Amino acid sequence: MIWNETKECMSRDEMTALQSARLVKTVDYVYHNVEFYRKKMQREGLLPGDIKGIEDISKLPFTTKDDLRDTYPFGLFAAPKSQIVRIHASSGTTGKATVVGYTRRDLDIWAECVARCLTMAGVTKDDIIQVGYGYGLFTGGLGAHGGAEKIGAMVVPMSTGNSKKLITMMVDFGVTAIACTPSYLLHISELLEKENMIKDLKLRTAICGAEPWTDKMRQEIESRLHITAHDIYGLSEVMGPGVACDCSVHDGLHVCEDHFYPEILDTATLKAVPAGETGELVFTTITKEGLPLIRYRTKDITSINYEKCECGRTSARISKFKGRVDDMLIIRGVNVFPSQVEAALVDIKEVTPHYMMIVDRVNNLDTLEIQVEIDEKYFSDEIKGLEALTQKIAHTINQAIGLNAKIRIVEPQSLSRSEGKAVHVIDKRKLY
Ligand code: DLL
Repeated sequence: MIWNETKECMSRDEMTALQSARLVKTVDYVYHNVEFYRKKMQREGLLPGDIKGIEDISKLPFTTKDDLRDTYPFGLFAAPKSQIVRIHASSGTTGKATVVGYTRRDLDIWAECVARCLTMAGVTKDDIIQVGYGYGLFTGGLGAHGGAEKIGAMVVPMSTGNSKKLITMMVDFGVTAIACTPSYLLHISELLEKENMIKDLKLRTAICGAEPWTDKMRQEIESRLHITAHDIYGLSEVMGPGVACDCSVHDGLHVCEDHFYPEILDTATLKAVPAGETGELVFTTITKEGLPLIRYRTKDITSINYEKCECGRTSARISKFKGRVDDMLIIRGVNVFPSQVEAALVDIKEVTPHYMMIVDRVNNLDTLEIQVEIDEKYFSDEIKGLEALTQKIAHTINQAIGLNAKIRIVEPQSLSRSEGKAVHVIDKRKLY
């Protein structure tokens, strides 16, 4: 069954006409309701009337995560606060979080988009779906939840953190679908194997995302659990999970392009690349009320395909992600920027801002070690209070990035210096 055949199977001309009409409306809306966009457009000598359709999109200015940070918390909201019914947030590049707001209609559209994605994974109202994404400020839990309820499936809102309980309920309730990060699902599958519980499962399908994963990892999940696994993509700024998802053909992720207009741009020139070529994914939201975004630079690298899919859907497909333009890491599902670590270390007088983050995956769980150089002034062969200092750094880092890291204090000048751009990360996982 196709959840919303009218929108997912439109002809390209019909889709372009719909996108054009929605873009024109959105540009008018942001011009009149968001000072940031009005000023930016005025600076470019642009009036809303200059945007007559999708063909004019390249005239519009870009939006970045920094713009959201600079207008923290609600500066880019277009709807009055009285119409915002939900807030979510994700990591900013330093300090402050990126805050996103939804009107009632935004939440309805979000649920609709997630419902389409779950339908691509074969979920129906007869399924029992366990949501193992975090609930709270992260968009994963409540986002997947809303879409599953829209379909009418029975939702088990597990969130993260209690794997034993999750597998017990999975068997006891006869769970048939699960939504969680792919690395967590692999971890769960190991637990199930250890407990000899695979044979008791009713699980059929998984909807995994929030972090990059390879086709090889998908195949491993599928064969260990005897299910099909689907890749769901999204980002909080644009909406949350449900911006795109792959169907049973697994040949790219179908974009909900009647709500999010995708562009693929050359990372150096920021000009559109031809279909099929790799570049940065940029989205313009064309139906959002709370936080509409014009040409939002996702920093995710992919390519786009407009050909009709074997599944029958005509919506554009983006390929599995090939990396990021910036240095954002996703560790245990949490977005982390090295600049957040640096900003936290600056406040600790005993250490220098020379550090190295070593990310690995052990037993399908991400690990993070941070090596920090101690300041010369505090260095002696026998550093007094080393344990207390290690704990202090661990606590400060945890407050800054929301993750526990193993801290290793190293001698002054022992971390390699680079002549060009400093290298602060060694990522041993092979995610792209
Ligand atoms: O991760 C939303 C989400 C929740 C998506 C649950 C899917 C499932 P953020 O925390 O804002 O939002 O992180 C967004 O995560 O720009 C990508 O770099 C990465 N990402 C998300 N999904 C995928 C995926 C949620 N399927 C950032 N493959 C994005 C690769 C992904 N990367």
